[in-house]
Amino acid sequence: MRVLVLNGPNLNLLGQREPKVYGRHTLGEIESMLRDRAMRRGVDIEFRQSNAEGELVDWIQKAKGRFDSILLNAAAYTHTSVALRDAITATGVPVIEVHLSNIHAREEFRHKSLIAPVCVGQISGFGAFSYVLAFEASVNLNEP
Ligand code: CA2
Repeated sequence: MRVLVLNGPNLNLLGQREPKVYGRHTLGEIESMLRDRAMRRGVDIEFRQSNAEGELVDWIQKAKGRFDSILLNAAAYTHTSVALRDAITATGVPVIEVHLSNIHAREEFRHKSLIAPVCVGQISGFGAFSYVLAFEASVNLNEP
């Protein structure tokens, strides 16, 4: 089984600022946490981050036939990107939406996710552990 983890804009700054909202873990630490878990389960994992919407679209498109599921923290693009939504629909690879913070408990503009309707499900509000929960959900999708 192969899992692709995609991270959107500004998530490279994790651990440096806004620890009250996003926690103290860096993206590198989240990656290590998932790699350990994936290794124990015999899952291949690839972890990427981009600030560019088009690059995220390219990666989602190219996932078809290469990955069994995608964990996607689209960050701010969650609330704005029709392009990401269309890419998710086009790729046909199951996508699990991930957020560190509980987007529904924050500013109103974060309550709406344009990608939620085309994702398998959404995990939001558990800090770095949201990624672990999303990873477990992706394993369960493939090996129920
Ligand atoms: O809670 C999440 O995971 C978000 O996807 C994070 C996005 C935000 O726009 C979404 O509404 C919810 C923001 C990521 C920016 O991360 C930063 C990390 C450290 C310092 C500044 C920003």
